[in-house]
Amino acid sequence: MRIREIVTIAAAMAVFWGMSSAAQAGEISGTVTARGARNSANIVVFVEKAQGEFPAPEKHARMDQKGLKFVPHVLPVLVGTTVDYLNNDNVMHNVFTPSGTADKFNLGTWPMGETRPYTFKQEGAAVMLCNVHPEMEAWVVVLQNPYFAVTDKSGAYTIKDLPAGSYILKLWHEKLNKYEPQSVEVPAEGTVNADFSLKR
Ligand SMILES: [Cu+2]
Repeated sequence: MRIREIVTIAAAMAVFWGMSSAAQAGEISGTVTARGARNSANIVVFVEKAQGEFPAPEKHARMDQKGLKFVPHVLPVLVGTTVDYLNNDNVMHNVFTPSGTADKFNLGTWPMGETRPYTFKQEGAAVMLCNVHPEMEAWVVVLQNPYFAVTDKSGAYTIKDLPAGSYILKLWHEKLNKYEPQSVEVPAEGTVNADFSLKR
């Protein structure tokens, strides 16, 4: 083998090694402690401005109208995602939003068993309301990348399948907004911890 061939093979191997290591993924998990809310649930933990292209998912997300509530109460989605609104109740429900990032849509009013979709084209949080039941309220949080999670009642969350690298982690909550964003180094394998405290 000539020197040039060896160099070429070595370079190809370096590229391959680089690609395979980039394909490895770790995860971030932790707990958000919320002060000033009933519990620490429904906090979106998300990566700010991840690099790369994130095509809109083919799979639709879903927000039900069930028991005179929107379920889930907080639904984070990647920008471009279509959300299907399914009425599970034996009454008419409406879905509308005054939020500009969601075109201030009003999908109309429909009966049990029917679904109407809306595709979220802009980043930002949009409040979901029903003009039949003023107490119904929920949020769709539209994000730039698919690296996000929602906390459970204890405040616990896990963001899975992150390519190794540095990220800024942020929070979204419907009422509370004081916290310190965190920079996190995600390993090629395993979990890194990031805990937050959040208040009004
Ligand atoms: Cu309703």
